[in-house]
Amino acid sequence: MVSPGALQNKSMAVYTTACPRNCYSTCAMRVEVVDGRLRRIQPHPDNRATSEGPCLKGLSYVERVVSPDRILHPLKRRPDGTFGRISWREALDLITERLEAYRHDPGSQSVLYYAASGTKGLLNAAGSSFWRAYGGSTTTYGDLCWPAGLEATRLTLGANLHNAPWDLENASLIVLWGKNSAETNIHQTTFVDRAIEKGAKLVVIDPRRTQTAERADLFIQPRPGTDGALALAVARLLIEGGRVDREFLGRHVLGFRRFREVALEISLGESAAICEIPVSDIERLAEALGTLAPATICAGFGMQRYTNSGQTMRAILALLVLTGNLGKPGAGWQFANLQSAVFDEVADPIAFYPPEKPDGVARVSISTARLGRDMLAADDPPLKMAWVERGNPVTQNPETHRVIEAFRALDFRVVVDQFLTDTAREADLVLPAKTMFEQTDVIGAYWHPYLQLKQKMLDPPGEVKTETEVYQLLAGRLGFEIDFPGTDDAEVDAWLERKLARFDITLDQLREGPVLAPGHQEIAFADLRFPTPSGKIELYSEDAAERWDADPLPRFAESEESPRRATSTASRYPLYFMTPNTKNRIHSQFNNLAMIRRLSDRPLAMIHPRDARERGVVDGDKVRIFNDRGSLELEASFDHGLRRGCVAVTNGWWMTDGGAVNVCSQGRETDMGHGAAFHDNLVDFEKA
Ligand SMILES: Nc1nc2c(c(=O)[nH]1)N[C@H]1C(S)=C(S)[C@@H](COP(=O)(O)OP(=O)(O)OC[C@H]3O[C@@H](n4cnc5c(=O)[nH]c(N)nc54)[C@H](O)[C@@H]3O)O[C@H]1N2
Ligand SMILES: Nc1nc2c(c(=O)[nH]1)N[C@H]1C(S)=C(S)[C@@H](COP(=O)(O)OP(=O)(O)OC[C@H]3O[C@@H](n4cnc5c(=O)[nH]c(N)nc54)[C@H](O)[C@@H]3O)O[C@H]1N2
Ligand SMILES: [Mo]
Repeated sequence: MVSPGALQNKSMAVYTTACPRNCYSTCAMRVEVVDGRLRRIQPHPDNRATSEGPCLKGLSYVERVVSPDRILHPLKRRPDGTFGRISWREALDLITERLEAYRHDPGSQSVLYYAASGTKGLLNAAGSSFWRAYGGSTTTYGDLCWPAGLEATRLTLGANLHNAPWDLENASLIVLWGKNSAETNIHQTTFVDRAIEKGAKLVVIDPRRTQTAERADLFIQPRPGTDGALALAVARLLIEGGRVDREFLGRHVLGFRRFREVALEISLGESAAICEIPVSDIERLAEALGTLAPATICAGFGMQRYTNSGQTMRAILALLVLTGNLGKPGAGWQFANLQSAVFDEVADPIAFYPPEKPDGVARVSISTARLGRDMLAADDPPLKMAWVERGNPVTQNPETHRVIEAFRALDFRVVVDQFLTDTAREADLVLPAKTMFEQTDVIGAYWHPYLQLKQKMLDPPGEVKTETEVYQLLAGRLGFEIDFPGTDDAEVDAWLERKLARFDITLDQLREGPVLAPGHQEIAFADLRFPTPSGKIELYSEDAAERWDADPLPRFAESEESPRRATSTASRYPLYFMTPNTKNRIHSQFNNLAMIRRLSDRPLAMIHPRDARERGVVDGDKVRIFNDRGSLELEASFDHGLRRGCVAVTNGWWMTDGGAVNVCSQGRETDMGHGAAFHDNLVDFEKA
């Protein structure tokens, strides 16, 4: 605690708030502000999922808000490529002039509005509202993160819901399948530990021996992109061994008999050969799923970024369906829990589809996964301008070089960000963005079921303006109105109160702490009603065939860029390039802070010592990772826990750090959901 003496003549206040980063945990926290400065960040006990308190990233906000690298006023690119300060009036004049000109010729849709996942909140919708009122811009469809899994889940269960995070401690078997909770959802490990203390067994399935794998009873390291074949072989063993829940299948499941035929098509030996794992791994996984109940599978997001991922996710989910592990405590499929997404269009994965009839006037023609290529291909009208907010597409979207080429082909680029990211460096005009402490907003989560308030407790520094204010000012100049509050805090509060009113929730409640989402189900699907076309769980899905031209059954097929496919790329580049997330960053955020850099100051190429030896590389050597699309030069670090044939570099490093992994990836979509299949990405490396 702060000693009273230290506070003499100082103002101190404690606020409840929540971290709005794109992260499962979405932690509740209590923040002390002393004399207008963030002083201390502590846990908030009322969020049962995150009561242990925020991670290091959460604590590093004390640095982030006052970082000397923060952009505090509008910046304009000079002819020599450097940036110079300009006034808001100049910046807004310039934008207004451009927007008026483009609206007239070649039309409003020559402006691309690109927004990504930098921060959550209801007020983010101000952007879409502004661009609609402008006359309609071009926007993107699909998403970088999770659509293949969302869609696989929707096709099978009808909705993306799961049991409350704390219910995991009731499981007797937990399978962390392609999920690295120890780094990406650290609060989940508390519940995993409690389950283990009560006797649960833990299985981890990942080509990399992650921190999460360290505590597993069974650890399986399949070849990337082959989990579908593994799941089907496990299904076969469960079916042949009579270890399926016949009553559950009879009552609640559509297509078991047809699914059974698909599972019986693949032999144990074939599956082991496809996944490059011992047969005994498959047997042990089937034994665990066949004998331990209740069982929960927590499926990660990394695994659903291959071209075959929708089908992979359906095959894995089928294992819970066969064993009747749904709708009960300790059981179920934890992929995304959208119970708190009561305001959010994300609640419905359909929102990711390119609408047949675009919403009002927006033209949704650009796939997020193929951003660079699709931008370059747009010709009716061609793109003239881009507005980027909450995103860093240069490092985070596939095919960095194409993305840069597409941005450079435009006449005018505006980027709104807190820092001069690789994307901001491509802009003509950079507008400073607020942080989570500088505007109040309501946020949901995709793992726990709480609605939370992210509270304003600091005035924006320098000349920083909130996005809503910038849009208000521009709308005023362009002569239209948008229904969003501008600068005034009371207006923001009133706007949020109105939104919350329909759920009988008040801002005052949220100021105290997290509130369970209206209609929250602690145990998802407890009534065993599934909002699919048939009302049952669908192992056989007509919808999959109609919407995605996919097999209605989740048969396994090699992913597009597999070394086992006889394509030219595959034969030239034998190694899988894995680009996972890492503990102390959220994608491209946080790594510019001294607190975080102390723990990792340079990108490393994790390689298997035997792959290294074949290439004459020793630990610490500089290596060049490359394919036809690009290359990176990094320091090699031996990793005995990595599968042979894989190279891993965490994603989110900036180009200025030399580690932007998407220089090697290809912009292509997943088999369903319009996700980005980054991980279909073969490379090789050599000593640099
Ligand atoms: N600290 C931190 N937390 C985060 C984030 C972050 O950047 N940093 N990002 C947040 C976001 S936006 C997301 S989407 C989530 C992602 O959370 P996770 O899904 O847990 O994270 P990833 O690192 O994308 O992938 C998890 C694991 O999948 C493995 N994997 C890759 N391919 C395959 C495969 O074919 N089969 C199997 N079985 N495993 C495979 C990778 O080796 C990796 O260890 O994390 C969220 N939480
Ligand atoms: N190769 C490879 N690429 C990947 C992944 C991978 O596993 N491998 N993971 C993918 C995944 S899962 C995701 S979710 C995406 C993430 O992709 P993005 O959403 O583009 O990534 P972030 O790095 O989180 O960057 C968002 C930017 O938002 C800014 N920002 C934060 N708050 C605000 C705000 O309030 N206002 C404004 N205007 N800006 C703000 C941050 O400073 C940051 O520069 O990356 C994807 N890219
Ligand atoms: Mo993500």
